[in-house]
Amino acid sequence: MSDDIRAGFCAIVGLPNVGKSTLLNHILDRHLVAVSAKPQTTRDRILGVHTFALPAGEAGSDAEPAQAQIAYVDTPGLQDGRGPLRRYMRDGAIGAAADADVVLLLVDAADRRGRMPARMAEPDAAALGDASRSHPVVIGLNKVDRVAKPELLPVIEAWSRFAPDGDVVPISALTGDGVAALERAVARRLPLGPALFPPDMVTDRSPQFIAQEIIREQLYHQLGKELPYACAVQIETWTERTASEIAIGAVIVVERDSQKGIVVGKGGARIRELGIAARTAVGAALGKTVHLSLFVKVLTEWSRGEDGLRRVGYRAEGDGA
Ligand SMILES: Nc1nc2c(ncn2[C@@H]2O[C@H](COP(=O)(O)OP(=O)(O)OP(=O)(O)O)[C@@H](O)[C@H]2O)c(=O)[nH]1
Ligand SMILES: [Mg+2]
Repeated sequence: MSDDIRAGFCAIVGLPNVGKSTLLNHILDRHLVAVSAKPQTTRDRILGVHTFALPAGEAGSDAEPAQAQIAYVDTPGLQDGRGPLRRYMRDGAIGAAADADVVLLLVDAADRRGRMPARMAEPDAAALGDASRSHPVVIGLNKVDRVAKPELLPVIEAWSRFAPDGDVVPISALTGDGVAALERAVARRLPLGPALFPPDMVTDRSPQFIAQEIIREQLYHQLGKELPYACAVQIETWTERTASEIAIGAVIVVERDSQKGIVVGKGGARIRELGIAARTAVGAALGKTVHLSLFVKVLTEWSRGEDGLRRVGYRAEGDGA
């Protein structure tokens, strides 16, 4: 008997706000990636590895291994890209899909227009349709906690016709309904081979990156409609005082002086609140006591040029600058 398991990469792709990051956090049972009610929360692709036991006889074959390791890649929601930041996000998502063994196309089943396969023919989403057709695919119909069953049936049928060789799995990333079945559907399509990562590894991202993302998530929660998109977060100092206590200094980068005023708030009230919420969330995510100092810096129009993007940490792969 060989030691081979089902192991490979699965890109989680979809339109903005369908629940890709919520799903990854649920699968890993931790707050690894930023989630918010606003679209375009995720900007970078992020690896999250899940190693788990497959139920005996799942595939109806003795040859099926007892274990699977799915290396998920969370990606930015696909949207038409104008401007360098949008382009960076789009390239990241499409690149992750191209490199994956399996594409997990996540669909918001509660979104009447976005939930039908016809949506994939529109220009902003065409790359999603292409990725789904050129790879083994699993379609996750998410947010079924918000959809009545009879309403769901035609959606399932339409996706089954769209991807006759794929599985269509209704799930709720919020409650966890259907997620185990979804993972098994992905695992079945992965190659047989050795594990790609150590079994206890969850991500290749540093604690600094995770902290930065969770601070940025708070900006989406607490700032108005437009402002989060003008913000980036950078970790400037990171001091591990003890094994369970870290002091973090982070900078919120905005594009204009007027935005700085809004983030700081009257008498510093807004940034204080952001600091408290972010400190709690980062502490919970890292399992440590966190002391957080937040500052705001203006980097004029950083999101409008490649140079500004690089300066706040958004670097395309192979860009050593
Ligand atoms: N009711 C319900 N809401 C969900 C579910 N999954 C995600 N959401 C909500 O949908 C919103 C978007 O979730 P995200 O996980 O940030 O979505 P995303 O696809 O990663 O979004 P981008 O990174 O912007 O592309 C959040 O408000 C989530 O709480 C679900 O299963 N049910
Ligand atoms: Mg996301």
